[in-house]
Amino acid sequence: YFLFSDINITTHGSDWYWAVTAVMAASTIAFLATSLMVTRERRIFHYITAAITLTASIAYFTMASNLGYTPIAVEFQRNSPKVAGFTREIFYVRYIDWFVTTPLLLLDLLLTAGMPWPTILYTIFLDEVMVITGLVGALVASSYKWGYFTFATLALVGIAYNVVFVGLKHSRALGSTVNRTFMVCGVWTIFLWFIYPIAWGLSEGGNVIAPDSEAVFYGILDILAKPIFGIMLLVGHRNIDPATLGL
Ligand code: RET
Repeated sequence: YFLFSDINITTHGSDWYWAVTAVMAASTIAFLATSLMVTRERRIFHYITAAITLTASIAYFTMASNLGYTPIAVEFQRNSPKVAGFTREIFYVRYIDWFVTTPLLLLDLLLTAGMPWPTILYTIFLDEVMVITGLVGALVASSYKWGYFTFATLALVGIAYNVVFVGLKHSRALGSTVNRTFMVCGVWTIFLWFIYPIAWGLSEGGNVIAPDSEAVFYGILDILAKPIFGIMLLVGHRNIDPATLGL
């Protein structure tokens, strides 16, 4: 198994990516199967959540197959003498996944808070800025990448403000059942989302950890932020009357 070992994930990395692919695919089936057990008005949350894990299944299938990356120049290779001319694989397919799935995660969350459409759309705009600047930063070889990291982090602060302060204000007005679900899923989301820039700084940013470690770091985050988040949200919705949310 010689997979261009100067930059690529190893077979361990690939096996782990296949395992995450399986988790995402199984979650998709479970979210769709359980949609048949709830009332029509509640199904939209199952569909949104299943779309998130379906998209992730395809992204993880791509990375497990050692595709969806491009080599980007790094200053020096890990564990090697500081010689110029090395590259690191940068999985741009992650960002294509995030561009589709993070707006859907925000939609799941902010619909649950009963947030008005203009505020939901504006939060999604900030999310698009975050993912795109993160992608550009990952593809830039020079230290300008940290400029893009800063733009993405500022966008994330804007998202967090809208979720934590604006979202909480709206969910409070809808009573304790809605508020409890929104609180649990909102705190979970904001906590996890702020760990992504750390993973980025150690991987695409600073080239500090190996691509196999990057696989584990982002993989665990993605399982917690997609299927586990989805379970928490859908369990919460079993006690929420969709009419309260205007659905
Ligand atoms: C980037 C670039 C560096 C700065 C910041 C980032 C934030 C990424 C986030 C990603 C969330 C992804 C999720 C995926 C679902 O599974 C783009 C890494 C702030 C918050 C929730």
